Amino acid sequence: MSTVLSERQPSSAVVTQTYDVVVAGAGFAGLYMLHKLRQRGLSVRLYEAGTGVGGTWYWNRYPGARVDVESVEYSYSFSSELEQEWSWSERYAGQPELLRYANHVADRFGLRENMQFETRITSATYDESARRWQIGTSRGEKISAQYCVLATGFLSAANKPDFAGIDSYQGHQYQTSRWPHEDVDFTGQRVGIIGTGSSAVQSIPHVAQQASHLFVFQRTPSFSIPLRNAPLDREYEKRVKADYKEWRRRQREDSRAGFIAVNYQPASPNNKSALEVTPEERLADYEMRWASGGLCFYSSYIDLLTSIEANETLAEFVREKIRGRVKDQDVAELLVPTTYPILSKRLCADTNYYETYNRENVSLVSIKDTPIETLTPKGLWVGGKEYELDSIIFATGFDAVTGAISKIDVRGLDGQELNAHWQGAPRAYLGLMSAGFPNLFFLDGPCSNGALVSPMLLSEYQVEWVDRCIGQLGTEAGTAIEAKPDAEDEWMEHMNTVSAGSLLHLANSWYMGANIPGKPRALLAYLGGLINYKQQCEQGEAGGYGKFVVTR
Ligand code: N01
Repeated sequence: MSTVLSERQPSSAVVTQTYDVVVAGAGFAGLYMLHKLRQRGLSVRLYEAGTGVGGTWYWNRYPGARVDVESVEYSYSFSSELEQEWSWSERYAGQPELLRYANHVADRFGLRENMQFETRITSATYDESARRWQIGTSRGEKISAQYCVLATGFLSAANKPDFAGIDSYQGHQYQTSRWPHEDVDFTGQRVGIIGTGSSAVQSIPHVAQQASHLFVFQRTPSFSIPLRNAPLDREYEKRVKADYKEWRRRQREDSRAGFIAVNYQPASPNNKSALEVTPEERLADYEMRWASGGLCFYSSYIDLLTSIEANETLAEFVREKIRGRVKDQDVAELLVPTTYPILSKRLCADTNYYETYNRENVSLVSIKDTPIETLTPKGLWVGGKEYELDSIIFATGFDAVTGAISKIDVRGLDGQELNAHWQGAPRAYLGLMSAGFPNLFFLDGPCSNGALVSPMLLSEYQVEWVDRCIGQLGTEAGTAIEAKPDAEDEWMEHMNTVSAGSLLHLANSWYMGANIPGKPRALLAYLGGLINYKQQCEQGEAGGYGKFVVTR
């Protein structure tokens, strides 16, 4: 599937272009938003910084990149034809296949004619007299749109720490979330990787197979469980496809995080406490989930994220498994997380991650107590020692949830800056709209549960909500909708209420904004669950959008 090349794009234009809706981002949320609005016959333009569609799967091309929600669940549900005609090759699709899927969707629904690539939206200013957004792009274009939808992704703004001496390093530098489009061959190289989150956990086993030596620089170990990827069982695929409607219903209505498959069967969440069952029963549940693979621990006991005692039962189970996978017990102890509850950081799911430390060409370097001092022309200094490296891979994560939005200079009513409105913590009613910023919608943004549920499922729901909203309001000049400040306040209070007592607060994770120096510590996601979230969204729509100010 080809990407649209820059030659096909207009050079920087000077005239103001006018649309009903501008969408930012050609990831799964942006593509579906564009599709829905086109179906309404609106004039829509989608802007994307990359040269092609796919969002996460466009940028994160590092070796081993793969989704950890089952492919049959991590796919669009809005078109049963698409569901039936597309066939995944693996239980968990790899990045190239996910990118092919995104391109297939763009072509199948004829979306490319309304897209412009290699163009980043840099500013959006609300013109109160016209009740329209004046939008600026990295190409110097000026665009006027009645509505603006930011589908910029919650894990898209790369975080590359400003290590001392970073510019002096003369070897090759790579970042997992900005991986080159060409193949990278580490054969015969001494490679260093900084970070041990999901991206590193996936790439380390692959890089280790090529490098002459791989040094892993770890600040905090992750909890990782086996993915158990395999070619997609065709009988399983047939079963799911024969009953896709019901499968999707259960994803939406009978799951905590939007995925339901356990051992190739749909399963309801376990609503028991981990402490009310016998140790034998608990162990059997954990062993069953361990054998199933993937993220099904999220549907295990109901109090794993609210009771430290319950949490410890699972944490200790996984710690023992880690010890069993790593031969050198000194290395194993370094890999065993002890400083935060399991699931309070995003669980990693791996293929041979821990076993990779049994290879002779792999060394784990703990930088917990001795941070990286400086990069040098030849490598980096840590713990009083220089590691000479041909390549360094930064697997250092993202300025998550708010990062991509905060890079756009957004100004709403009275010239108020969105970044100022979000100072301290982001505020958005239902995670969809902020008070003072009419006709501006966020998809998978802060204050919704994008970061905590299957993003595909939430995106589809939010896209449909925004589409209904724009459809009901129409595009008559002067029409505007804005979250009431009271509704936003109530939502923030509700967010606090449902997250009180959550163990998520105990980790320095990207959920909390705590992975970025200087970023205010605040829970960025809604913890009330998908079903509750949807009920709240329906209430928001009720009474002619009673929680909003609608101006005509
Ligand atoms: O990023 P991360 P990621 N010095 O933030 C370390 C999704 N995802 O890209 O923990 C030294 O998890 C940092 O250390 P610490 C998934 O939701 C999904 O790996 O802050 N180290 C950490 O080890 C995931 O949660 C998939 O102490 C520094 C690492 O870098 C999210 O994306 C695959 C440092 C960053 O880990 C993010 O994952 C990949 C510094 N100055 C990603 N700064 C799947 O679908 C940071 N680190 C499977």
